[in-house]
Amino acid sequence: MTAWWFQLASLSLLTVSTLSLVTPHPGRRCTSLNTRKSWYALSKLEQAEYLRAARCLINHPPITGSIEGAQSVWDELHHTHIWQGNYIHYVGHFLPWHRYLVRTHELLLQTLCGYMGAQPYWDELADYESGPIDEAAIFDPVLGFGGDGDGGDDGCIQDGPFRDLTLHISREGNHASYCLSRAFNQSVFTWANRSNIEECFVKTEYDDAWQCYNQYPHSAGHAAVGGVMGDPCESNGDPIFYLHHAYLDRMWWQWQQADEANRLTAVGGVNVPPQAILDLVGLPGPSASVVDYNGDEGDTTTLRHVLWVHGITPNVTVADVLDLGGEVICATYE
Ligand SMILES: *[C@@H]1O[C@H](CO)[C@@H](O)[C@H](O)[C@H]1NC(C)=O
Ligand SMILES: *[C@@H]1O[C@H](CO)[C@@H](O)[C@H](O)[C@H]1NC(C)=O
Ligand SMILES: *[C@@H]1O[C@H](CO)[C@@H](O)[C@H](O)[C@H]1NC(C)=O
Ligand SMILES: [Cu+2]
Repeated sequence: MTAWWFQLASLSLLTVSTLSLVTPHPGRRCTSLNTRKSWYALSKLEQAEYLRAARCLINHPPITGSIEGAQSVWDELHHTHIWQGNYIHYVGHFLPWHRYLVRTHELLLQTLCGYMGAQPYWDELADYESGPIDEAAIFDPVLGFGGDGDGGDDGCIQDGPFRDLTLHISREGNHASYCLSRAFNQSVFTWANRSNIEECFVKTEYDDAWQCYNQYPHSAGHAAVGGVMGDPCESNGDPIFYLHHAYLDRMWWQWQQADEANRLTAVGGVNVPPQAILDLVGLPGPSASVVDYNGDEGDTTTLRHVLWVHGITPNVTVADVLDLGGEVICATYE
């Protein structure tokens, strides 16, 4: 872990907020927030710059040196989500862990690739309400993430800045080689509808809210894009993943803001996924090596729960990420 922080220290782009991430001070606010906007609120120049930086991460050498088979930082991020796929989903720390992964991705864009902006999000409701998914401008071949797969067995995307992306980490292992696939599905894009979001927003308990957001608002983007995005573990191989999860994170932030006095410390829910749910997606239970060190005393997600991204960024706790404007996440959404 320390190795790459030292490496980074030699880069002039290292920011003060990056350093303070190493030792979070619970309760302290971040002084220079990353203002995360909808992809559609970015200028063409900002969109092009984001896509450049995303490609840079894909081509950037690994930084942890501890993930077998990883050929890039992109593979390292991919590995941490795949490896913990049976642990960070269907649990109370689902929203906090993904909030930290999105932050990690944003930080890497900034520190390794000179990206000066914040992580944008994909406004799926706006796209759902304005037309079919295959007409959404976010999938533009030039100023977007490229379009649908080819409809064949592999379903490789045909255009856009990521058409030559080769993924190396899969559910089967770390020596894979496969393309970025998609299979747009309009019938499941309907899950992104407004009433599904409103239903979650009015939940009063965290344990009900996260499960609600997980079901339709979260599944919509994954299932409607399909291919790599449709796989619960491999989904973050598609660069659109981080805009989808920023969108979900924004919904959770809006829910938190509706009752900040209680919801900036609200967590709960199981901390290991029920095996019956894992069986549905063909996953074994999580390894004892993560479960035994999760920081919780029992089987419920607590503020002390450790969020781990394989040392790409330091371990933090759920308490460290509940306040979006705190030192660790350091963000706000428009
Ligand atoms: C879209 O997804 C639904 C639900 O998974 C599935 O039943 C349907 O066959 C899919 N449609 C297409 C065109 O793939
Ligand atoms: C929203 O999606 C849910 C889940 O598919 C569906 O039951 C509901 O009818 C939809 N609501 C609207 C207003 O389209
Ligand atoms: C980070 O958390 C993981 C998983 O809980 C644990 O295995 C690892 O030892 C922790 N790393 C440090 C530096 O504490
Ligand atoms: Cu995930």
